Amino acid sequence: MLEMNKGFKPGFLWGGATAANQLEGGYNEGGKGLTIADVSPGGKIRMKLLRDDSYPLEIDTANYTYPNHLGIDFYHRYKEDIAMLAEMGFKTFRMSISWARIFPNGDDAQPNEAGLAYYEDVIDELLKHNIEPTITISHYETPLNLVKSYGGWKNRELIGLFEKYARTILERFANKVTYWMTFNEINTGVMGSFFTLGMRNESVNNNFQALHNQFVASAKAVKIAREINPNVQMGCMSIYATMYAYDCNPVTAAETMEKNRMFNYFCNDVQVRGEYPTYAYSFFAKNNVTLDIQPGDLEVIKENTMDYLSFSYYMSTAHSSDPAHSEGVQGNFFGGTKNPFLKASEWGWEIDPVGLRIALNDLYNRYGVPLYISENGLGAIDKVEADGSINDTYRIDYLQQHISEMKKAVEIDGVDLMAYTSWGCIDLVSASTGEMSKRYGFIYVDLDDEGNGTLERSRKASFDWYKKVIATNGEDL
Ligand code: BGP
Repeated sequence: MLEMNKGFKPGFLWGGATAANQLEGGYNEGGKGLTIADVSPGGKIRMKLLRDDSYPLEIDTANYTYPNHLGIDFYHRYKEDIAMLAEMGFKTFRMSISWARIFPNGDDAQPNEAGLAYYEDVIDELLKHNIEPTITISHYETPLNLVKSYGGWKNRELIGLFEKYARTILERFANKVTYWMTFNEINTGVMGSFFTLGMRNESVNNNFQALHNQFVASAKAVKIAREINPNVQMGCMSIYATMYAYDCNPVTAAETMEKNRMFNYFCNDVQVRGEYPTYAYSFFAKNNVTLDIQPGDLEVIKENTMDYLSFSYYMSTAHSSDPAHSEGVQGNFFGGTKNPFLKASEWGWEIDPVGLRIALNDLYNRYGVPLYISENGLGAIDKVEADGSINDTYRIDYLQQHISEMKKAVEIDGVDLMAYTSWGCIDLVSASTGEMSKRYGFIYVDLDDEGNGTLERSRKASFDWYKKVIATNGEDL
């Protein structure tokens, strides 16, 4: 008999997501080398600066601050933090391993044992609390040396170096950790993101070459993981923004389709279906992209596709072909036409819970593999009241609305959803601004943009709310 899903499946992975460079701190401790995140200053001009290739990739404390050097000091406080996540009932914690804690220069002969031991302790601490780690192998943390001496991901040598790094951590942890993701938001590489590719202002050709190299590196990591432990679950990770045609002009719809497939589908197509989609050939022809594809590359991609697809979802975007509607909005990586039906966060990211249900349907219908929402949440400025409480009802509203739509996708539409990890479950440094004041957490960290504060942790109103959501497996929102 055909039966509809009744709520989220048993064992649904509720939790939160983080990245090493945004929360650990200890940027030069335990033998760690520098990564691209360590030379990215804080402040609203961060992204602009990093796009400018005259900005030196050096630490210049006379002129800039670097909030992620301290992060929220998770490096030293992880036990306390994990205990608080356990109190909320977390089933999974998405974290990343910083490549430069394992290979400080990215190309060292031997791994740094102190780095491996640190992650082993964190993983063991999570498991002690029955929290399954989900590990991102590369989250905007390419070792700086690989950018300076090798030119970033356009250089094929990074494939072998990544393979060695991935093998090292997988050999150590793949028997303890089931859930893995290879590259965070890999499709931001389509837009030439420095954080993803370790390259700035390069040609479209080089951006796609770098992505090709990451596809091969990712597939090799999947292969190694399965050889070590056939039970691992390997996922890709893309940023997804539901994309609407602004009007019903077929020309707008066709343009939206083109934009949608290069931004939202391309990387998933390669990593989940295992081959370059045919529409990419015409994109490459139009943009004079000729890839250096070596013998064996396409085979390794084909043979090592992903078990699940994960994506971040913060906002949707609209496209208009009419200059009269060209009023632009700039979201995280996607810009577009202002959508008159939606409100935006203080940073201009258009809030669209229904768009999440559409995203889940779209991706599940296209790929038919389990989906993992690896990031979602509201960046906001929180106010600490005189009595120390933080009443982040706006955050509860945002999450409640998104989880409700997610539930419809599961119950009504039959989407196979395995996990939901809300971004920045404990306040951490923002990726786009490099500041603390854009907060996402259920747990408040007393630290400001200038690095002042006690680093003390406290529970926001959303803490108890999320605890209840998890305890009822998403029934009580
Ligand atoms: C995603 C990144 C995260 C995270 C998040 C929120 O693009 O994967 O690292 O930071 O966005 O962005 P921000 O911190 O800029 O608000």
